[in-house]
Amino acid sequence: MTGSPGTVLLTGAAGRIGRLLRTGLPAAGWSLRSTDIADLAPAGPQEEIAYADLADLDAVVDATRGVAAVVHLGGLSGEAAYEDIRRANIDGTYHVLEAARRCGVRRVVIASSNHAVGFTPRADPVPVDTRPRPDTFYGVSKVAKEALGSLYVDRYGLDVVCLRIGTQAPRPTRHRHLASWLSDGDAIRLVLAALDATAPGFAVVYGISANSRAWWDLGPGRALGYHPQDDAEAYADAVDPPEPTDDLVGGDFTGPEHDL
Ligand code: 15L
Repeated sequence: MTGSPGTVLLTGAAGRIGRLLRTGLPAAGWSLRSTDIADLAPAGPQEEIAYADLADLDAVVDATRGVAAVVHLGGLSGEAAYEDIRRANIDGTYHVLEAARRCGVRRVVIASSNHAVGFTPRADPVPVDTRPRPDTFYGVSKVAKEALGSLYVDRYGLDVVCLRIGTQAPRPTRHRHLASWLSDGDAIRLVLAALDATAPGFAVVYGISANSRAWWDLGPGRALGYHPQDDAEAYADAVDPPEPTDDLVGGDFTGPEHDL
């Protein structure tokens, strides 16, 4: 447990989930130090803005001083050139964890992704300890982020919760989303659970809503205190038809458009 709510360093605060948390975390009592390389003004209630490039370890250490926990969403959110992915996602996560260690911050919540296991065939359900099967360099970076988290737990005693997020969107639009959707409200509930869980050590949980057609095991998330309230099934009549890539967890990230 991180104790009574204090200040959370939020990286990637300008992104979709970042914007949700900029209201959701203060509403739950947390203060925020929000960072990004994109514009974040104006600051909201209980929020301080501190621009920091995740590629700059010293800047990340400065931004981390005095916080109670880190929620690390920053980096690239889709496939890109290998060097760009490495710099933004792998080096950036190393800097966040190393800054947490140097500043004595015990709790780090990391945005991983279903694409860490994207080439896994659909199953009911895919467990969290299935072998890494990244579908892209982006997926490889998510595997690396989880591995870095595991290292900092075992070597330095941090608590690191990795969220393998599915499809975070206001509503499902594609057939795959009936399994992969994470609603706005559940995204906030998921991060709050990861911040509040008592002594999780190293944990990986799937970040999806309580979807009737889920392919991923929500058990470890529920055990951590994540109790999703939404279900993509409510939109089942309104989504696009199934696609051939729906047979694999990563959907169209597994397709040939990502071949080199
Ligand atoms: C992700 O990790 C991406 O950031 C997002 O753009 C979606 O592609 C999502 O996964 C998904 O699998 O739907």
